[in-house]
Amino acid sequence: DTGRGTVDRLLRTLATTVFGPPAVTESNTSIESVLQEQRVFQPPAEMAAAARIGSLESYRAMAAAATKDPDGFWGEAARRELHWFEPFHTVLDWSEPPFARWFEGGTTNLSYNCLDRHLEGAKAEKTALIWEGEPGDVRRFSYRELHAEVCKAANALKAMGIGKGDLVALYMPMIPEAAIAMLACARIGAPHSVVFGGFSAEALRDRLKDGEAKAVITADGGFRKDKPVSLKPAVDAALAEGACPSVTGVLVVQRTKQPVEMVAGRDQWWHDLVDAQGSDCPAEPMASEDRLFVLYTSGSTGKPKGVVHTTAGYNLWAHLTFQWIFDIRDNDVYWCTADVGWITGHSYIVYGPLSNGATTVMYEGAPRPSKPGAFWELIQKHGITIFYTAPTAIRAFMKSGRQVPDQFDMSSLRLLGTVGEPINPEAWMWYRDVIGGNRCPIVDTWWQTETGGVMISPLPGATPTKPGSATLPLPGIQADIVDGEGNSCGPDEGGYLAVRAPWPGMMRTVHGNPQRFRESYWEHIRPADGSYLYFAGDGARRDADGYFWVMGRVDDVINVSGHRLGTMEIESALVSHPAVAEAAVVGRPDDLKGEGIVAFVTLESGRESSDDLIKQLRAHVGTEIGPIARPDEIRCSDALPKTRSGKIMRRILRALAAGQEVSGDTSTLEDRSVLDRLRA
Ligand code: 6R9
Repeated sequence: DTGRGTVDRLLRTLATTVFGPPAVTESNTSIESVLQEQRVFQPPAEMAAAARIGSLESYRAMAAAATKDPDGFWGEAARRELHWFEPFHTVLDWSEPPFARWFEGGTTNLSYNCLDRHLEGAKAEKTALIWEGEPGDVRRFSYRELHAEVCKAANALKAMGIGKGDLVALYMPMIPEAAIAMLACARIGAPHSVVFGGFSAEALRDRLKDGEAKAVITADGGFRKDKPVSLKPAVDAALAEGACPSVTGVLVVQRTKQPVEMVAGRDQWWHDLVDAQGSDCPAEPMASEDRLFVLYTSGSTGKPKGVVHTTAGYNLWAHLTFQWIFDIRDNDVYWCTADVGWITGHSYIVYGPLSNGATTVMYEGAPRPSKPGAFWELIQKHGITIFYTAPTAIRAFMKSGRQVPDQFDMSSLRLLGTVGEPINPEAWMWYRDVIGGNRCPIVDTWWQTETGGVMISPLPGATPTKPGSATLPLPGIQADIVDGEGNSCGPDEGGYLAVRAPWPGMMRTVHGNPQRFRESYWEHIRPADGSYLYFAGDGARRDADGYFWVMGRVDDVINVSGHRLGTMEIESALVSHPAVAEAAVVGRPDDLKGEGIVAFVTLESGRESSDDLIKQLRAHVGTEIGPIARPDEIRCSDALPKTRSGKIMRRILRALAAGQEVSGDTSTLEDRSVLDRLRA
C-alpha cells in the first residue's frame, strides 16, 4: 500500500519517532518545533567571497545547466576532475534502466587518482593522513609515504594470489592500515568489502560467503574505550569448519599485541609480508564500470544486501561532492569521525579527501569516561578546520554539557558537517553555538550507502541554512518528494524522497541479486510515464523555499545512532534462539540514539519469561549480528497483534513501544484481547 493515507500516517509516526521529546534541553523538541522552524543563517561573507560556488544564484545556474545537459555536465566534470588512462566515449548508457553504465570506454584507477597524481611537485610532501590511536600514538603520512605503503600492500596482495576481480574482505579497527588496504585493493583492481569491526563472527561469515571473498585483512584487535578489543578470533570463528571455502588467505595487522592463533598456510602477519615488498606497484587501468567495492547494508527484507559501486562514477561522485560541500582548501585539516566500515568512512575519510589531495584525519578512539573531551582535544591538537560527525554524537555532547568542549581551543574550525540521521533543530543550534562558535556554517548532508556520496546538502559559501533541513539537492541531482504514483508533492506535503535521474555515484546493483536491486529501489513507485525513479526509503517534505526536511525511514529499517539496521534481521536473529517462537522488532524514540530497539517476542510453549532469559536473548542478538543490534527492551507476551491475514501490525507495536496511545483503525486485528494483554 503506497497510498497517501499511509504516507501521511508513516510521516506522522516518524516525526514523533525521530524528533520525539528529548530530555536534553529545556525546549521541547517535537515535530511542531521542526515545522515551525523559521531561523535562517546566511553563509559568512568571507566564505562566500572565496568559495568555488559563492552564491545561491551560481548554485542555481550550475544546477540548471546540469539539468539541461546532464551528459555535458557530467562528462566535463569527469574529464576535468579525474585522471584517465583511456578517455571514455559515452557519458551515460541508460538503455537498460535501472542498470546504469557511466563513462564507458574509459579506464582509470581510484588509487591513482588518490595518490599518484599528487606526487608531482610540492603536494608529494603534503600530509595526506594524520592518524591518532586511542592511547594517543600518532602517525602521519605524506602523499609520497602513503603511496609507498599502498604499493607495498598491493604487492603483498598479489603475493597472496589476489588479482583483478577477486573480492577482499576487510575486518579492521580504525588504523592507517585500513585505508592503506582499501587503496591497495583499488590499485590492483580487487574489489574490497569492508565489514564493520563491531559486527559479530556470524555477520562476518554471512558477508564473506555472500561475496565469495578470497582473502580477509584484519588485525589482532583495536582499542575501544581504553581496552583492547579483539578481532582476529572472530575471523577464525567465521572461517571455522570450512564455512567459507573461497577464503584462501588472511593478512593480520599487529595493533594491540593480544595473543592470536595463526593458521599455518592461511594466515600471515602484515609486518612480515607487506614490509618485505617493493614500494613500486603501478596502478591497474580499470574499466569505468569495473567493480570497485561491495558494502553490505540493511534493507527492509531478509539479509543485508551487498551494495555494488563501480570505479569511475563512484570516484567522480566522492571527489566532486567532497570538493563542493566542504569547499576544500589546500591548508584545510579535515576530520570525519565515521568508521571505515560504513559508507561515510569510504567516501569521506578515504576516497573523497585523498582524491582531492586534502589532509584527512583518522581517529581510532571515541569520547569515553576517561576522556569526555577526546574529540575537542583532537581538534585543538591538530588544528582541525573541518569537522564532520553524526547527530547522535552531538546529542550525547549536549547532554554532558558545554563545559567539556569549552575547555578547548577550537578556533581553527571553519566548517561543520553532520550525517547519518535527521538532526533536530536544538542539536543543530547547540552544534553551531558551542562547537562552531556561531561562526562556522553547518552542512547537514543527506545521503545513503546506495547513493555513494552526498545528495542533498548546503554549499557552505552559497546556501542559507535552516536548522534541521538538509536544504537543497547538489547540482545534477534531481531529488523530489513524491506520492505513491510518482507525482510531485506540493510545498510542506509529506511524501517519499526520490531521485528522478541517474547520477554517477549511484549503486549499480545488489551483489548477486539484480532482481532485488530492481525491487528494492525502482519498483515501489512507477510513474505513469514509465520513467524510472529511485526510491530512497525515506520520508520527507519540501518547504516553500524548496528546502528538503528529511523525516526518516518509511520502511522497516531503523536508525540506531546513525547505524542502519533491518528489523527483519534482528527478528531472524531472535527466532534463531530455541526459546523464541516469534518476534517483531520496532524502533522507538530515543533522545540520544535517535531510535532505540524494542523487541516483542512470543516464547515456545513451556518456556517462561525471566530476567535471565531476556539477558540471554540480548546476548544472542549480539552474537548473531553485533552489539549495536541488541534490543534495548525485550517484551515477552503470549501473542502478537495480527491482522486476519496474519500480518503483524507493527504500527500498534510502535505505539506501544513508544508508550503512546494506540490510535487509528484496529478493526483489522484478529484478536483484540491481544492488545489489552500487551498493554498490561
Ligand atoms: C550516509 C549514511 C542512510 C539513511 C538514510 C536516512 C539517514 C543519512 C541523513 C539522514 C536525515 C541526514 N540519513 N543522512 N537522514 N538527514 N542528513 O548514513 O548512509 O548508513 O546507508 O544510511 O540514513 O534515513 O536513508 P546509510
